[in-house]
Amino acid sequence: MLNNKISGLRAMEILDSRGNPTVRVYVELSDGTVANASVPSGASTGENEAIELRDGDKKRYGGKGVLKAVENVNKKIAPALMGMHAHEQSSIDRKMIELDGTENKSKLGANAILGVSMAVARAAAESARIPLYQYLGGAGARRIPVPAMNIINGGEHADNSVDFQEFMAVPVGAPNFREGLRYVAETFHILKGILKNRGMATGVGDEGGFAPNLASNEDAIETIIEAIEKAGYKPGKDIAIAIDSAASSFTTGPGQYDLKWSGLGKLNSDEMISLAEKWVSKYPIVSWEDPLSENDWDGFKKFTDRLGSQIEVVGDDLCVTNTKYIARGIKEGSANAALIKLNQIGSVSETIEAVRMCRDNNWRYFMSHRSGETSDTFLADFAVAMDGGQLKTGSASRSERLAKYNRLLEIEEELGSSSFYYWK
Ligand code: 2PG
Ligand code: MG
Repeated sequence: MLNNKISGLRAMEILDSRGNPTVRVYVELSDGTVANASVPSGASTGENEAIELRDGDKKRYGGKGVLKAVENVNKKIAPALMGMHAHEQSSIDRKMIELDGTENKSKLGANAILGVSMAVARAAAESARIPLYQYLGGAGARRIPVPAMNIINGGEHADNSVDFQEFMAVPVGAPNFREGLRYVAETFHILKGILKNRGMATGVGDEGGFAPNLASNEDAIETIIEAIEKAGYKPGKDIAIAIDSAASSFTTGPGQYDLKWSGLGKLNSDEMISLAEKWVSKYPIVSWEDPLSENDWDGFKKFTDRLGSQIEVVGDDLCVTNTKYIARGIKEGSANAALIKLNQIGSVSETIEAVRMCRDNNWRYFMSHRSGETSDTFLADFAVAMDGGQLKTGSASRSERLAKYNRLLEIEEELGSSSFYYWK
């Protein structure tokens, strides 16, 4: 038996990229290995996500402290896991889920459970002296994901005049990750020049993309296309576009949406779908996430019926990395891909189950960071391990975003000629 028993487990409160508290967990093993992991945090969260436990004490960080979650790791989870082998990932996760006893991890907190789950995985990999992506994905883990770089931020991630949350540049035609990253990073810099010339703000939003006050959502796409061309690339061939509307953040009622910034005003689901159809025929869009709100299952089905053969339709708030909602989406044909975020479900093994369900049902899966991040690079290894093929982790600015892209550069270099990269 491996000498990797959990001999120490503790958590602390640290700050994320927005300056809000989050949980970091340290694990110590019987062979002396020490590893840690830090938990991310979303802003445009889905209603059905696992619960991030916050203290609610208004005197500390406006109620956002995570000392209760920290205490749950130290006093409740640690004694239960002591002596377990670190490679028993699913038993460890199951034990924490049982200890919590709720459906959404609201008792111990998904932030407490996920922190332990990730730190344990990392410690097991380090103890076995194999890279995390190989520990989680096996010897076949060698596909580097296509980066979807979020170069214009709107919605709840920026205080600007753009309703849709994310406009991403996707280097679908690059020969490898390193070149793909270069294509979109260059586009990001050219985009800055274009905005500057127009006298627009070049400050960035939460995920490192620009957050200008554009005339409309459509203007965001057209400006990105201009940047792609000016950078010397062919829109659609070298670099395509992915959108995350995060439509739950501008829904005003069942099947009702308010695109207040775009001048389009109030639209119903059918009008939103017609708008998307128009854009997909006009622009090189390859992927569209949360085009409608998380409760608009009928709208999602119609959207997928009409556009699913042309583009990837991704459920984020709709599916919340939860096999219960992914199964519904598969059964009803509500989308053809799921966004995968570790902290939406709250443990490594449940996230792997969500990926497995997608794979078994011919759904694509799209790995994702959160808008509140840390410098932890777990996600990069996880994406390679899951053979996901695509990952969004922000723009070419803000170190918490670049840390993940840089880790992928490292993995690609380590794998050398055995690595591969493709969009389809
Ligand atoms: C999303 C995410 C990540 P947040 O909606 O896809 O980009 O945002 O973490 O705020 O939910
Ligand atoms: Mg989203």
